[in-house]
Amino acid sequence: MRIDRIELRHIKMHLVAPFETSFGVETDEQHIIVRVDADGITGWGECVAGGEPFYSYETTQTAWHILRDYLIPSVLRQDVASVDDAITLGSRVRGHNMAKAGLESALWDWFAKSRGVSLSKALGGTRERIVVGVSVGIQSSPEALVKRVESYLQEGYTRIKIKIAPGRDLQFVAAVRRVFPNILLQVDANSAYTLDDLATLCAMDDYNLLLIEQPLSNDDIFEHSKLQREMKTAIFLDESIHTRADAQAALELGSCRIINIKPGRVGGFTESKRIHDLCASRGVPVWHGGMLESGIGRAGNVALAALPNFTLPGDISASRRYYREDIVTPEFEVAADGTMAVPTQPGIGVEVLLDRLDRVTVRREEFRA
Ligand code: OSB
Ligand code: MG
Repeated sequence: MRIDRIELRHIKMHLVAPFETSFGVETDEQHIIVRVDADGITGWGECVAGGEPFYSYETTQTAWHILRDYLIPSVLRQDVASVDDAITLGSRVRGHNMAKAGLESALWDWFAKSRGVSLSKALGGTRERIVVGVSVGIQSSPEALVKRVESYLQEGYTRIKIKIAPGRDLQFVAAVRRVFPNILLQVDANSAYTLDDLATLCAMDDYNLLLIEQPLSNDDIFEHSKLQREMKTAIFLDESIHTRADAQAALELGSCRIINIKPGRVGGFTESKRIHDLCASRGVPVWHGGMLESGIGRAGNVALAALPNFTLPGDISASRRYYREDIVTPEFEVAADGTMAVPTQPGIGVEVLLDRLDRVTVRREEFRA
């Protein structure tokens, strides 16, 4: 394929409710939508780098720079026969996985459409529906959290993840557990603790949690191995895993028992599949994370989460859990049994609504061969 045109759009979408984590409060989500046109086919992708460098060092601005000045020029005048070719062409760029994944996901959509198969089929997905969960931000009080959790359970979600931070942890978890003794419950600390907090972290063992996500420093693998030896609850790494090699190190050191895959964090679907396969070969489940994506990125997440070793309900929720209106149709919905349909149409399998995309676009640039 010879790419005729690539378009970047910096988008800003207003969340239906502020999302608070240990690293801050988000009210608007800023991402980059990547559009690739070649041979009359359009591929769509989403770069999940956010407005601020608090979850990752990447931001919408750094990703724009890396895409515009390095990744797009690397593929634009080349004969790109596969997604792997594009990855090789951009591989001189160190890191910047979210920027890479933004372009890579648009190319995956393009190649799946060119073959007339769904993105999920192209990636190796085997499920028609996936079981999904919801990630609940830090609330003003344990009572407010219980109310939020109750309303998500009523919508059909069968697994709840609650965000925690020092001082807003055990009481909140205990309150939810008291009211809902049997739900699948997990917590996400987003790197807010240290080994000095061992007593608090080990007290989590009393609440029958599925797992505790990224308790210690982002990028750390070694200290998590020490913590996992002290805790009964399974540790689950998010911020620390950027590559298949990180996943292998974490598993061999015993730093976690489950791995969170976010295509953006690991540089795209190709690396996600490699981590999926590594974990499958070791009998370790993987779990699909989320970055509050629009329907474009969400479609990719749903497609990937249909692979066989995603055995636990991930952070893939309905469009309306995030946004009043999505930029794709049909929007993503959760059924009463807590499942979501995997699109079967070619590529991402949903249609991008250009008028809505225009309304959320704050900056646009086009690149031609
Ligand atoms: O740590 O998993 C996280 C959102 C933004 C950045 C980091 C995280 C999250 C979430 C939301 O937990 C997951 C979702 O998209 O529903
Ligand atoms: Mg997380």
